This record gives sequence, structure tokens and C-alpha cells, in this order.
Amino acid sequence: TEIRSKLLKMFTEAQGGFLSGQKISEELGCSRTAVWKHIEELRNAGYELEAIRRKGYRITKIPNRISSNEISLGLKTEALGRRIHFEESVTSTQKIAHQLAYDGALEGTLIVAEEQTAGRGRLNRAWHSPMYTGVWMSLILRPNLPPAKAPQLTLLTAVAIAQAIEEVTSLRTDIKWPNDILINKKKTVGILTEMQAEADKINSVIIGMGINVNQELEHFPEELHSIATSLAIELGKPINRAELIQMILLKFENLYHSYLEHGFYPIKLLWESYAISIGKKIIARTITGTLEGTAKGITEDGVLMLEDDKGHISYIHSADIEIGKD
Ligand code: BTX
Repeated sequence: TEIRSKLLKMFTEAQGGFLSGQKISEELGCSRTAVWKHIEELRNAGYELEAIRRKGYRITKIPNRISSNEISLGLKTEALGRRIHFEESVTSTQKIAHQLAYDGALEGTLIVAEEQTAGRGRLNRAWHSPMYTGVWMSLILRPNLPPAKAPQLTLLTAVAIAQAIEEVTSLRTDIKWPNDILINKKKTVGILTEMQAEADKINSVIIGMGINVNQELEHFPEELHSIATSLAIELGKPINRAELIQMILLKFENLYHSYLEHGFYPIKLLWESYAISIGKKIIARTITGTLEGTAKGITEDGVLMLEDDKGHISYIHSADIEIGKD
């Protein structure tokens, strides 16, 4: 795989032009027969290459896959995503992240998979994560904060992803408290924040991000057709997932530094600028019951304030929100 990434780097530098077999064998320090073998391996990995006598090889189609190499090249962050665990297929990137965090993985460690066979949402719900289409990843953070602050990181994550999506696609996104990112009212992103903590101290926060990127409608199971969408569906063309991941990490790191330095308030302002539920009539389904009223905003801690028709305010820490007809 080291040879493969060297080879891919050479092709990237050739910018779509031909690389002669001679040049490749010199740079890789291997025989012409070995070059041919490495080219075959690229083909097996989904690359399409043209081979012309006397000219050499040229990549004509890059597979719609991601590699940790592709994410690392051009990554502009200091710490986030500097260590990547990349897997083709996993049950859940959260599960792997928990194990790595427990074993002492550093802040910024990122787990990315092409497919999840048991992707998780909140309350043990399933998150549909088909092969080669989305961004399914978990980020390990080790903030020096009390556990009660962890929900703020969910809101910070939502802002980071919304900013990155807008930067890469120019699509306008809305955030629905606490953790959904919607485009044209349909769910495009889910965020799952989990942690390992002691009574007064966070050991690690594991932020799971599921982003529907290149799915077409038929990739989604029937029951999601009316509630889910992908960036490609909304934009009308596929998106480079590695680039999106890089942008999310960059936006995340900027917000995270600001958060650790200045607290939640600047994040709260940004979050509110994306929030669609605020000021609207909503129905909040919590584990203990259903509440109806007007969403007044979020507190300093990121808790949702809901005012009922008698003017009484409830503070909601966790719920599913349905937005009423204005
Ligand atoms: P949630 O509980 O808010 O949303 C789960 C609900 O969303 C499901 O019950 C279903 O109705 C709907 N849903 C399922 N899959 C999709 C999808 N692909 N697109 C839109 N709607 C869907 C949201 O939980 C948190 C999801 C986090 C997913 C990431 S992926 C990487 C990491 N690993 C992992 O196992 N989970 C996280």
C-alpha cells in the first residue's frame, strides 16, 4: 500500500498526463514487470488506466472511494484527522472509536469507514450507511471539561458540518435541534455524541458524524424516501467526499479552538443563525413524554427552551423535535 500511495502521488502530480513505465520504475525503484503489477493492483482497486506504448500510463477514472491518503493530502488542520483509521467495512465507527479511545488514542484521531453494517443513531436507532456513498466517521476528542458540557459539542459539530457543506457545495443547510442537519427540510446529516467520563471529568468524547453525500434516492430504504436526502440529490452531481471530510475537520478545529478559548457563546450565536426550529411551534418527544409549545431558543449550555401556551418554560436536554406548520 505504501507503493500504491507513492504511485498515486506521482499520477496526481502528473495531473492527468501520461507517466512512462521507465519513470515509474525509476522513482519506485522497481522493475518494469513490478510496475505492471502495481498498475494491475490499481485497476483491481477500481482505478481505470489507459496504457499507450511509448507514452506510458494515464489514470482516466478515479474510483468513487476514499483513502486515508487522499484525506491526509491537503488536510489543513493541526491535530484533527492527523491520525486516521480507515476501514472498508465496519459495524459502527463509534464502536471502533470507543475501543481506540479506551486504549489511549490521541485527540483528533479519526475513524472513517466506507460502509457500516450496524451504524447507530441516538437511542439505539439504526443509521443507514451504504458502501462508497456517504461519510461515516467518528472523531475522538479529549477536552478538559466537565461531562455536563458535552452536549455543547454536538451543537458545535452541527455548525462545523453546516459550514463545511456550504463551503463545498454552496447548498443552504438548516439545523434542527439538537443534531440534525436538513436540506430542503430533509435529513442529510446525523450526529451522535458519546463519551467516556468520570463523575467530574471527561476522558474522551466520541463524535459520530453520518453524512449522506453521494446516495441516489434508490440507495435509501423505502421508509426514508420522504424524510432523507443526500448532497448529490440536492446538488444534482456527486461530491468529492475526501474534500468534504477535510473541510469538516478544518471548520471543526477552528470552532473547537474558539470554544476552548472563549466558551460556548460564540458557537451559540453561529448555531442560532442556522437553527430552523427557533421561534416556531414545535412538538418535543422526550423519553418521559411529549411537550408542545414554542421553541424560544437555547440556553448558555445548549439546552432547548420550550414555552407552552401558558408561558411556562420547559428545559429540554434530549428529545426528537417535530416542527409544526409555522
Ligand atoms: P437519530 O437517532 O437522530 O436518527 C436516526 C433516525 O434517522 C433513524 O431512526 C431513521 O429514521 C433516520 N435515518 C437512518 N439512517 C438515515 C440516513 N442515512 N439518512 C437520513 N435519515 C436516516 C442520528 O441519530 C445520528 C446518526 C449518527 C451516525 C454516525 S455515522 C458514523 C458514526 N457511527 C455510527 O454508528 N453512528 C455515527
